[in-house]
Amino acid sequence: MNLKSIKKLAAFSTALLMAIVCLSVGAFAAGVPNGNEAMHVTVKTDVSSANPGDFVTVTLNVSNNYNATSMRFPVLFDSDVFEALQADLNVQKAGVMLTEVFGTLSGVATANPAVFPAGYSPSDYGAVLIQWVGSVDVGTFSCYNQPAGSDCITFRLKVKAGASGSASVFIPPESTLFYYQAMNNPSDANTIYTMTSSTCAMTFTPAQFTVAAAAPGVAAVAGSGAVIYNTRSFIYGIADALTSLDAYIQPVGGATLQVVKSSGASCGTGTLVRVVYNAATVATYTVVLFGDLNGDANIDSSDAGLCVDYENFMMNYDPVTDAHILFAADLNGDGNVDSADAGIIIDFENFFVGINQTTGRPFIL
Ligand SMILES: [Ca+2]
Ligand SMILES: [Ca+2]
Repeated sequence: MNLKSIKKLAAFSTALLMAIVCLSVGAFAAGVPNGNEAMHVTVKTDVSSANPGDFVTVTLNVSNNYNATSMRFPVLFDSDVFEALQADLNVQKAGVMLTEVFGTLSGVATANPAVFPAGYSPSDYGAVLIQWVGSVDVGTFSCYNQPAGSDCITFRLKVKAGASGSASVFIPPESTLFYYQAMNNPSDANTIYTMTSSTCAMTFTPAQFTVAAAAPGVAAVAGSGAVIYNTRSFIYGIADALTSLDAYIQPVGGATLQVVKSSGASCGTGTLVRVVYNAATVATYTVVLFGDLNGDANIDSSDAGLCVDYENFMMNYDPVTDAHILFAADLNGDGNVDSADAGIIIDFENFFVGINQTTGRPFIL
């Protein structure tokens, strides 16, 4: 097929699509409004509180008293708390949408300015545009008419990492994007009619959400590579020769951190991090700098010497009280501390290998 015929086909397909849309958007607008049309949408979240990183399911409960052929709702949310990633939205039909009312549903995470009415800045709010169009089966339109209301559309939002405070998930009543098309008789396309914001009241109830407060503790600074290994109360993933851990770890949940350095001003293996809350120490972590056994925050031949001495029983590390040193020393991860680990340290000192402090393993430079 040459380019010209592809273009012709595309033009034909577009024309066909336009014809269908025109049909469902009122080419035969000969219906008569009842005069009392109204729609109400209640926005709900499955939980009123969740942690940063959690997903929250948003449900739209829609009640109306007319045969709606389509629905469109911009759903806004505070963007300092929530984010909508298209791959995570998981937009679903629910309730009567699955059993009685059929059609096509879509949800798009969007920053399109048209979705944000005056007063709602895209710098403050994120948005998902929800659209549903009823299908036609043997000449009968699948219209949405649920006077008692139905939980009919769901999608997911993610609580942003580091978020705190509260947020609303809501449909701005000022939006001009709502669909106002209806029909008297779903089996008669000649009874389609179109209303306006003044002839069909659209009202909305927002959802309120609060980010769960974190328990007092320690957290990695995002992007730092630090790892809080809670099972063994270790902290690793830091650089060598540090005199402060501030770029790697931070207190959360109202705690403060007390750092007891392993050697003078240096934060090497054996540095203690105490989590203090209400004047009490609620947890203590031990810092591990892989390759640093003596705690001076450098990785060099003196540490290699300790590996060899340990292998030759010239000194001992207690499996419990010195567990952090044995963990720091086992660079090849074979469960032993010996000359093989010493060799890696010497190679590091001589710039033949690097040590990935987030995994504890060497890599060729
Ligand atoms: Ca050292
Ligand atoms: Ca080893």
